[in-house]
Amino acid sequence: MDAPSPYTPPKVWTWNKPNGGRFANINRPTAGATHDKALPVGRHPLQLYSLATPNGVKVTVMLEELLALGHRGAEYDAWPIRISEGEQFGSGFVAVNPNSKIPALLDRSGAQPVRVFESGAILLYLAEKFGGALLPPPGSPTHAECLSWLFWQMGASPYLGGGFGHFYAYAPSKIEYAIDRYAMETKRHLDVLDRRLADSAYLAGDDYTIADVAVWPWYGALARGLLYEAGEFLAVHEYRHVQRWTEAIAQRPAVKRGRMVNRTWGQPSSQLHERHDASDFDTRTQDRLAAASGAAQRP
Ligand SMILES: N[C@@H](CCC(=O)N[C@@H](CS)C(=O)NCC(=O)O)C(=O)O
Repeated sequence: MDAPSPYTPPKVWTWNKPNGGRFANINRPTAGATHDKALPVGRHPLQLYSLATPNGVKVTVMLEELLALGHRGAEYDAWPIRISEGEQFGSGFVAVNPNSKIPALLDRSGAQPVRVFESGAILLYLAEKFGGALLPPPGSPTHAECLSWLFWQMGASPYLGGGFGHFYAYAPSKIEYAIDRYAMETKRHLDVLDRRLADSAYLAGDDYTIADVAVWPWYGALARGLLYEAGEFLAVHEYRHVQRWTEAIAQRPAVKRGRMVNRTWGQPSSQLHERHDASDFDTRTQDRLAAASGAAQRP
């Protein structure tokens, strides 16, 4: 028998109060800019407007991987967009991403700037722009496998973040039905990945590709217990092939760098709010900036 429902939906939904969940202050049922604000532009052809959430990290890891492969044209300026302060609703950002979500990329290398939004689209755009980097040859079975896992991530992780993460960590009350539903789906995702990674070193095959770049920031972070403090709840240690893949990717120098870019929380040494040059990792993390400003203020 169905449990009695504490809420009966009206005929037409209206937005008449914040819902009380974390991030309720930035949620609204309409699109478009809320205020005028131009975006900053640096000296490199690629301008990234982002934040070091899992969706943002995909792109900074990709750019750092491209630079590590020697693609100097992948030099970029990365600007933080503080989504909890509503910066994604500024007119400049909305012009680059009408969906008002990070990450968004502006490629100014051609005659006209090209905007790219949606992290999966950005990964493909960059892979194609730089000669098929981290992308198997078009037409090959591994190319099809790579795209399949890339699009799997785009479809799956909203259930992990917007479903499981929201109801387990952010909703104003714990709703058993919702947590059960999304915990089940999230564990199913981990099992899908675990079975694939039992047969294959990386998602598309023997080589690391943009599919891994896309999936790792979500499911690797989940497997390390870094998302929603849910490692024990979801028994993530049981997915041993996911664990092996997670740790292998975590060791990549480009991944270590990419995770720091546009990060505005955590250890000061892990936060590089803006990235304009490779040397910024050594000189402009928050601990270094604080030490430098302390030294400047000392008599
Ligand atoms: N499907 C999009 C999702 C992007 C997304 O959800 N970004 C979040 C941060 S991880 C965001 O900007 N949220 C701000 C908001 O919802 O207002 C992508 O992969 O790029």
